[in-house]
Amino acid sequence: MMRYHLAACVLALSTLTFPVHAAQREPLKMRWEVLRNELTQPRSRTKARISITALKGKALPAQGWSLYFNTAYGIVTGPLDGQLTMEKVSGGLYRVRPAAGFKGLNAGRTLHVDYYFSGLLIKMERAPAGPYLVYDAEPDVAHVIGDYQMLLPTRSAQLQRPAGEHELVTPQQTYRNNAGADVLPAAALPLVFPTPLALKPGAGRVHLARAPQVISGPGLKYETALARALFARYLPQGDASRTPVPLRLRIGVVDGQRSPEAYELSISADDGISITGNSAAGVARGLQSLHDLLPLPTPGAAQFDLPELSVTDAPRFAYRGFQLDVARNFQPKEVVMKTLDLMATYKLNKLHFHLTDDEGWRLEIGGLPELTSIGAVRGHSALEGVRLPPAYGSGPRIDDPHGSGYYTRADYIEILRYAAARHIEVIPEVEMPGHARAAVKSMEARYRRMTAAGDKDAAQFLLTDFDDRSVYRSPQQYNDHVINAGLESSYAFIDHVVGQIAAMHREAGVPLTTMHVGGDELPLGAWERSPASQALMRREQLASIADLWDYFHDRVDGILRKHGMTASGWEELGARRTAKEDAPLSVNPRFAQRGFSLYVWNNTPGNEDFAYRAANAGYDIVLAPVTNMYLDMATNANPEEPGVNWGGYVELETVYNFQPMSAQLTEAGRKRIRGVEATLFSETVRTTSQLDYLMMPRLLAVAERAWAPDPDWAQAGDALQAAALRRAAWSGFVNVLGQRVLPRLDLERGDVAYRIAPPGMVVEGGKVLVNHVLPGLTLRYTTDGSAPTARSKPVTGPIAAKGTISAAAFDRTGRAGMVARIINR
Ligand code: TNX
Repeated sequence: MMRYHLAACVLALSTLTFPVHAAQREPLKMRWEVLRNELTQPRSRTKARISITALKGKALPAQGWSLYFNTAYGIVTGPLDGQLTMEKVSGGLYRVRPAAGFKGLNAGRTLHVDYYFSGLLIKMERAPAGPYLVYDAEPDVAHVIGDYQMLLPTRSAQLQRPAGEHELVTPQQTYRNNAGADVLPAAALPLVFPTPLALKPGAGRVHLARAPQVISGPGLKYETALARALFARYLPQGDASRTPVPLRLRIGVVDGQRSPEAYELSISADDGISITGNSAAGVARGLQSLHDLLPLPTPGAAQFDLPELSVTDAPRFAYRGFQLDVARNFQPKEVVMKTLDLMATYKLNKLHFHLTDDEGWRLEIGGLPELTSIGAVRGHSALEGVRLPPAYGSGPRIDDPHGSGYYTRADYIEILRYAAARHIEVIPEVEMPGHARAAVKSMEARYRRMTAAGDKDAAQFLLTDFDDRSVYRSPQQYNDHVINAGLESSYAFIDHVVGQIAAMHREAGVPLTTMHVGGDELPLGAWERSPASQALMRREQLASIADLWDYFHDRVDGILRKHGMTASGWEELGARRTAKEDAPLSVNPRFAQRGFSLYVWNNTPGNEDFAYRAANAGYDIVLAPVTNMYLDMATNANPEEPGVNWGGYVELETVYNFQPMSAQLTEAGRKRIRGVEATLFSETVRTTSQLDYLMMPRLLAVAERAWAPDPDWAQAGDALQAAALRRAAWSGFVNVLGQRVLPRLDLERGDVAYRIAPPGMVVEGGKVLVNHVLPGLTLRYTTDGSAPTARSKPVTGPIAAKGTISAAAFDRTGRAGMVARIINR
């Protein structure tokens, strides 16, 4: 299992360790490192090295073996030095094989396998993952290489980067960035997070000597329970002889606010606490604001004061989403529920559930068992079509909990109900026509099984035209992952799946009104040389593949409508297909005004304003721009920071700075912006703590942007004034996170392994100054080069000690963040 050592230092030699988990004696141990980044012209490249050591009694023979591993993309295949060959197996699965002339490797000896990547290797996502060895003589037996470490680059040859690009972030730079916020005293912190529409502080305080008495109107069963649970946690003791303060919950009318999530919260010494919501959802959001006002939990607390105040609040955007990808790496039901808990706490309301992709189909579908018996299982197999190949380091074993796994109907219904209780809508996504390899391969297996049994309906749900000679390659390096638009059986499949999912939602009591049908990244060339597609094009008089694309989405839309839904999809759904790679997107007029919701991720150069052009043309828009809202992007270019970087780097501040609206929007266009969504594709997310790390605390900046009103700093005309307003707002945000929001999360749950950034450090006047992006976290340091622990000295001011000063921040559970080091001479 891959585990990043998050406490690694930028400057120290660090390793990423894979604990041994193989049952049988392992043949090899393996190390990996970058040898050098080469800034050659016209194209740069990286030389990397796999070192394998044959373990005792396990000499590696001259012939008859393959060393398999996953790597994201960019490996140069072909002959290697030392009579070896690098081969691509499928997608991101590669293998090294001995060529003629390889002499074998004696036990105890080490073999270096040097190979190239096109482009520079910046992020460790491109290091081999999930390695295993297979002998030709036993092609179905995989030998896991559990003793595997990737060495983080530390030498300058390994870290070559073009000037101004992918620069390493130093402790000094971090210090300067952190200084962009003021450290606020507790009394100056924002009271409610995310920033509410209006908050009027009162003069007095309300004393609670016991939990309040919850008095609820009808339709608030969940909210009543939530209110009680809240106080049971924060006020476990109390004086039963005192009259409880009333906490009135009701559905009513919030003056001037139309959002069903709008609420009024009032705390007064005379009338107690009351929350009125425009709906139950509003009451639930109001309770989260009340939650913010409680002091941090103390065991056995018997009393506290609440400030008098009144809040009138409503979200800026009706759509405040988070996309969770459970296809690339699966997450168990409990993790989905934990995610829903976090979303509810911070007033997010849409879970975009990425359930299917090339590397996995994660939902049981009645009548199509192959989708999960094949499409939800990854592992090594000598035979094609038995299961999906290992991906993203899931390794050869079919019991890898992130490679294999799916939600049963009952699981899914449970998730839907859990979300609905928290007023979160689940929008399931079924990827089509691209990103569909799991479905495509499952339906091929079904076809073969039924054909062998002589079933005349074998092709009923087939997605593949076996005579397709199209030449294409997806970003994930597949050329066999596309649903064929020319086959009637493709539409039968989609109809069946949509019907089944709709039925589960009905059973859960939350009818589906929209489904996300993917649509992203259909590679150029797909469908082109498929006889089935060509026949359909002749029949329907479609002139081009672009027209076939429209035809496909027209049919899909028809299916969704039949099931009472409208279509949601990535922006490609509303973009005209062109025959040129990377051509700027142009709005497809065909589906405008049809109720399509476009999730716009592509704001890469040339497409910065596509979302606004599409909105002006009449598409509904969810803004999910890769440069600000993709939480699978690494925080920065330092090698120890997990994540990918194809869309740049996304700091907490990058999310915070996102300004969703544009002057380019017409009045009608503005109304089409439904809201914003953060996306977490899970290629690099193998464990729950890796998920937490990428998601949090950046999700809190998403929540702020999605709920809070358009900030004053974004509107100020004067640059100086805007900067001052921005500094005040950012200071409030980072201080409330560091002093209230994250400590509360630690003390309440303690199971969210959010990213604790390394401190910033500088030497000034012979002393070391230390700061942190989130004021309020405890900073500790050592002077002997060791990593600080929860028992190390706290930083209380400038540090006079000389030598190597190592500092780290700690959360309330005593967990350390990344270490920063500086030398004080
Ligand atoms: C692009 S952006 C994708 C996903 C990948 C992601 C990785 C989009 C809609 N598609 O398939 O997982 O990049 O960041």
